[in-house]
Amino acid sequence: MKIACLPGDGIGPEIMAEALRVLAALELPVEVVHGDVGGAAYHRHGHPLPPETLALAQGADALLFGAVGDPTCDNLERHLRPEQAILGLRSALGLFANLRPAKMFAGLEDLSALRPEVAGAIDLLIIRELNGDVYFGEKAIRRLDDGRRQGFDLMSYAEDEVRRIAHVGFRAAQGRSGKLCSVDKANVLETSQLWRDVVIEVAAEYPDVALTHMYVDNAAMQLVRDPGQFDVIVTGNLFGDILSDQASMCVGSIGLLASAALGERQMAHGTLGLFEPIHGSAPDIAGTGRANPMAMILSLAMLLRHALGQEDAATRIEAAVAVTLADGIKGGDLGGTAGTVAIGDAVLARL
Ligand code: GGG
Repeated sequence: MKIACLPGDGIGPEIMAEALRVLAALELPVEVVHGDVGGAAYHRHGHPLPPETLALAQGADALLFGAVGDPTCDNLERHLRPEQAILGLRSALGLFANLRPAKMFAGLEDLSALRPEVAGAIDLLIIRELNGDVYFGEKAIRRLDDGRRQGFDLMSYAEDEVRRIAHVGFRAAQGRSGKLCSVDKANVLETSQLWRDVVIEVAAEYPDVALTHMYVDNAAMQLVRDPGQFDVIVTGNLFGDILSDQASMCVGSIGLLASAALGERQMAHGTLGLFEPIHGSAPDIAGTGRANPMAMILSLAMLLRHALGQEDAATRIEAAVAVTLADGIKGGDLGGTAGTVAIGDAVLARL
């Protein structure tokens, strides 16, 4: 099996190095190939997703992705910005289903942004649609007749796009507690009305799943008030991005949340997917050795489970991370003092 490793920008290379040390320790029969993405690729090749990187990704069985985002690229035209690399990969590879689990690790309850009596209950899976919404609609800043500038991003979903992510949500709910909450803003947005209608249609095929609907503003509030009421959440690209960042602080830090972006090929054959921490490139701490590599290491675990079918190896990694945290070894994001390499060493020692 071939894993394409795309570290990207900022803390990406530092946290990727720790994930690769964990992968090497597992001694699995995998080949790792390396490519440039994001600002690093722009500076080297003139494009955030150069053709050679796309070809490398297309030829791999799974992609391990670090993070993109580089302040030196802030003034570039949008299509040259680092973030276009991850959007381009998701779109070109048809990776439409983003699984973002958020679970409280034992011993971190006091570090949650939630009240202690509800913090321990958080164990949910946010399924974020990745190929549609305002991310991919027509967008521009244009000049109105009276000379004012107006920015717009078209929010749109076609019914087949909603249907396929709804199926992912229902199937995930079947594999967990049988509860699915679909999050939208159907009281205001037509996109969301269609979303809700289609999710209800798909629900007829899953009589064993209890479906509820929630407006995104209420969902954000309920996630803080009573996270234990959620198990699987299915939602659109923008709402899923925001809610999963919020969920990360419910479990203590965005440095802990991994994700899997899957497409039809993965769903059908168990191959190809992109695995990345939900956080970005954190340029403010890049190069200081302070980044928490746990989300990256946990993304490797998701890769091993979802793309390579290596359930045992995935479980070993997740257990090693859990024990590292339970032993009090924490990065600065969790109020600890351990640096990137020290956390990598600690996880390796507990594999
Ligand atoms: N590892 C995640 C990452 O690099 N995120 C940067 C980013 O801009 N992502 C776009 C998005 O997921 O909304």
